[in-house]
Amino acid sequence: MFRITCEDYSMFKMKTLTVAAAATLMTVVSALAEEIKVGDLVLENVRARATLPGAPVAGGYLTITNNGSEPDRLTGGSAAFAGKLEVHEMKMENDVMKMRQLKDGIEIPAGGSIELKPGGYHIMFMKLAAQLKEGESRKAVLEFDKAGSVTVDFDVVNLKKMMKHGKKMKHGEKMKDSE
Ligand SMILES: [Cu+2]
Repeated sequence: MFRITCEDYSMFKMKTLTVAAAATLMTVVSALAEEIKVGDLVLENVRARATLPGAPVAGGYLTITNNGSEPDRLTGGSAAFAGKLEVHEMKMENDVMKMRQLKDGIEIPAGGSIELKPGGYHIMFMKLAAQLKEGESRKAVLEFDKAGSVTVDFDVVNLKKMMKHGKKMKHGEKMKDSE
């Protein structure tokens, strides 16, 4: 029978944390745009997925770091180019990728960081009024419990190209233009 002792578990947890820390570091290095500071929060790598003409929804992604001593919460927001903005989660359930709205939003722990990214937490722009074209920038308002309303520019990107861009960054090229 498989059993995990307390000691094993804390070891496992430590390893997991190290991996998570490394992943966070990577994200910071590959940030595409400048960071936005609002209260104790830092928003980075704010981007939206380019859509095909007539597509009803688009995903929005960013990294949120909370430098404060209390947790904050991303609860939703609004955008002129979309009829609705929701906070969503994508998750594997019985081998099927499922998406659901997080009605209570996403907590950003004190001193912690969360990443909204394809396949995980994301912002869902719904009832799109117009196509999101690569290279454009679209304004949206994000609502936080503590930090309040923040207007943010979402860079519209082709996600496949972005992944390639990310790989390049790992080799240390063009690191300066992320500042
Ligand atoms: Cu969604």
